[in-house]
Amino acid sequence: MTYETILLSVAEGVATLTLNRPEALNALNGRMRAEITAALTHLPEGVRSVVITGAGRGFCSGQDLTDAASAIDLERTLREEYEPMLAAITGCAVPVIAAVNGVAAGAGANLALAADVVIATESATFIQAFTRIGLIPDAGGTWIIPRAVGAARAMGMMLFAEPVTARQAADWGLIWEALPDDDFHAGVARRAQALAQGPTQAFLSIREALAASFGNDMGEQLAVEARLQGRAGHSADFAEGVGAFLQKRKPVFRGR
Ligand code: LHQ
Repeated sequence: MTYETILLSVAEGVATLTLNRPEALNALNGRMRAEITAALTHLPEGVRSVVITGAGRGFCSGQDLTDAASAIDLERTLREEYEPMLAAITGCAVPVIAAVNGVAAGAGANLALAADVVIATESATFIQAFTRIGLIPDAGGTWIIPRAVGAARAMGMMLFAEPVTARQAADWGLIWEALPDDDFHAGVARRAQALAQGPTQAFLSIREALAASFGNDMGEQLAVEARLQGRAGHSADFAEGVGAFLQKRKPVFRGR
C-alpha cells in the first residue's frame, strides 16, 4: 500500500508512524484510518516497537469534519473504520507508544490513549471535544478514560470538553508522562529503544493481563497470570534474562 496520509520510517527496530495531514492538525479521514490500520497490521521485518506521532503542531484533531462520507452513518464509520484501527493499535504485534506532540482532540485523543504508553510534550492538550459538536466520546474513550482516571474526572472531561494539559493528564494517570518540550523527542526515543530492546512477548502478555484484569476477580486474574507466566517461562527471552543476570551482563532479547 502506498501511503498518502501517513509517513512510516524504521530505524534501529523502531517504526515511527507519523500522521501527516498537518494542515488539518492531522484530522482522521477514511484514507488515514485505513493506512494506520494497514501499517500497524503489516509491520516491516525487524520492527520491535512503534511510535505514533503527528506532523506539525498537532497530534490529531479527531474525525475530519470536512469528510462528509464519514458523517452519513456514524455507526458504520465507527464499526467498519475506527474499530479496526483501534484493534490494530491494541493488538499490535509489538508495543506501541503514542508520542503526543501537540493537541489531541476527539477521536485523536482516544487513538493516543489506546496505545500501550502515552508520552506527551508539556504544551500538548487532550480534549474530549465531542460534545462541542453534539456527539458522545467514541474510539474507546468511554472505556479507557474512566478506568484510567475514575468516573468523576472522566465525566468532567467528557461533559465540559475542556483541554486537559499534558501535565494534568500525567498527574491524573491518564498518560505515562509529560516531558518538557525540549526533552520530548529524546525522551520518546529513549522509551521506544527500551521497548525495542526488551522482551516483546512479555510486554504483550502484560498488555493482555492488564486488559483482562478489568473484567476479572482476583482468582480469575491469578489464573491469567499463571497461564501467561507459564508461557513466558518457556521462552528464549526468559532463558536469556536469567542467563544474563547470572553472568552479570546485559540481556539481549531477540524473541518477537
Ligand atoms: C480540522 C479539524 C478537524 C477538519 C482542525 N477536521 N479540519 C467519529 C465518527 C464519525 C464522525 C464524527 O466523529 C467521530 C469522532 C470524532 O473525532 S468527533 C470530534 C472531531 N474533532 C473535533 O471536533 C475537533 C475539531 N477541532 C478543534 O476543535 C480545533 O481545531 C482544535 C481544538 C483541535 C485546535 O484548535 P486550534 O489550535 O485553534 O487550531 P484550528 O482550529 O485553527 O485548526 C487549524 C486548522 O485545522 C484549521 O484549518 P484552517 O484552514 O482554518 O487553517 C481547522 O479547520 C483544521 N482542523 N480540526 N477535526
